Amino acid sequence: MAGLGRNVGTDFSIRALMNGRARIGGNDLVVWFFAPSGTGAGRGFMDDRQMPSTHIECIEGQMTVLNFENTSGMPHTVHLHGLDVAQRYDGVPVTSTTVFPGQSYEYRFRAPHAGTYHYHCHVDTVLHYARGMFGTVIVRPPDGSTDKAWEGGPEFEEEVLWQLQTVDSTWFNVNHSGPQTARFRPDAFLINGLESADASVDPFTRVVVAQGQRAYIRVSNAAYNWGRVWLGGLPFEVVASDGRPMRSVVSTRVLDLGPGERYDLLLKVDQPGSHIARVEYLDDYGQGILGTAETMIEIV
Ligand SMILES: [Cu+2]
Repeated sequence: MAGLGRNVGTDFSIRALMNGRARIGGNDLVVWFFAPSGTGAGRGFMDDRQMPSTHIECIEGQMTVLNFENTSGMPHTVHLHGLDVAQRYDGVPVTSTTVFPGQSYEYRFRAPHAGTYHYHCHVDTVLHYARGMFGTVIVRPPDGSTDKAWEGGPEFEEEVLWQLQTVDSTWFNVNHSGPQTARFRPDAFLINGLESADASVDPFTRVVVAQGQRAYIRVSNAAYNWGRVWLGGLPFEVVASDGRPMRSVVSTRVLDLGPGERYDLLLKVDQPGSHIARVEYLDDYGQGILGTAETMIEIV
């Protein structure tokens, strides 16, 4: 299941770290991120990289407790994007609780509907987010199962998460937003924190599914750019958007996502073969392609 399904639960402990490393676009970047507590030096997505941050998988209808420990040298919060949480757990500094260095805070929420959500730090958001303080929240159906999208929703045999991200490496040289972050000029284009060469062989990003079986691809656009997703020209169904089922399923071969949007895709192919999936990151006018990130879809 491409690493998913192992973080399902109701209690999570994460901490903030500001000493992560990622080599992207030929640059060594110092990343800020959320790591599961107790993972040594700290690992983010799939315990395998430090950007994006770790994902969590909670259960529809059950109270989720997210203990956040700020083990870094600057204030941070957790904002649960798309989840309807009480204001004190909203993570917006002016209306909620800021978690200062050395402090802990317990976020509590009851996830209303199975689906794909998002979380990020909400302190100096534009910069903290860009430096890696974001991750995915997957809400499982009430029975906690990992082979269906929601109760009564589509079932699948394979499941993959694609977190889209663009990087402006100059933003990793500053600790506060300001004149240097007035413009975002992406120079690297990622899926799950990896450029094409790495994403194409990454076991947590590649889609490997048997012919005639169904792959469920959760796409979360954490980029500061629009993303245009192709599954190698294969047709697919768009079944959910921002944590809710589509009013009617859309069949297509290409999908555009704005920043912050999540879509859940269902792919079923009857013929074996290899396909190159591609994300084209678009300029603000949705016309020019700024860069691409690719991975593989293997029908076996
Ligand atoms: Cu932060």
